[in-house]
Amino acid sequence: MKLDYVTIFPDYFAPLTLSLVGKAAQTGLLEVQVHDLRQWAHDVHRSVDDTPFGGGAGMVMKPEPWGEALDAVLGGETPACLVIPTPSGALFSQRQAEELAAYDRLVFACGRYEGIDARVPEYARTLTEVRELSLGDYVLNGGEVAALAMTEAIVRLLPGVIGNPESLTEESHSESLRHRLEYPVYTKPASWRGRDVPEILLSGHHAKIAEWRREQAEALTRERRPELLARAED
Ligand code: JDE
Repeated sequence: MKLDYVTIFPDYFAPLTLSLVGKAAQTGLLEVQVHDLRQWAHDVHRSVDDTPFGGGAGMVMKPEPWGEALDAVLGGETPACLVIPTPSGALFSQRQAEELAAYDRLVFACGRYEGIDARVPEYARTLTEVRELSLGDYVLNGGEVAALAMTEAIVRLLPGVIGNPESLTEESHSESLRHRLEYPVYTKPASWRGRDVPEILLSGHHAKIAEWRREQAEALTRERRPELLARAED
């Protein structure tokens, strides 16, 4: 998979050289390219922002540098998906991660200030598929951290990135535990600071353990994310 990031803060993407994503890039499973948006800003100050039409606080990213950036980066024949992290996007979810993991090429457009001129995603849709996606109901200073989080969620689903693919199938939000949070997990020692691992997990009764885990997942979900149970039928 080829991953491109367009940003005014290329240094934000240093973590892509670490851990599983970094290893996948080293082994050639991933090709990562980070682009400084300012290379497509041609005035003396290399400005990428301007005041909003209609008034209001803050600045808006100008369309011209983004237009040139997208022409340059999306050029090529591999079908890509352009991802624009934004608090006004649709919610990014495990389902979104699974869908995006199927692409050979993803381009992340990381906005700053109050956002990107609305004509940019409109224009981008004439070039490629575009997904405006939000990590959740909060505002970040820029799309970079959101792009990193989405990248990690997507890349760990690629064959060969995770050592044990079975660990992918049993976690929160995966198909087998769909709409449930993950059950609590324990490791050795069986007793730690006066706290014992639930006896059932030491019993070797696989069916009973599976049942206990389902119950735990259900109780935890009811307590923390009741809205997930409401849509458990679909
Ligand atoms: C992504 N969840 C949150 C922020 C923004 C006021 C201030 C800032 C592309 O347009 C953007 C992008 C971002 C950065 O991303 C996030 C985010 N997932 O905050 C703004 C809008 N209004 C605009």
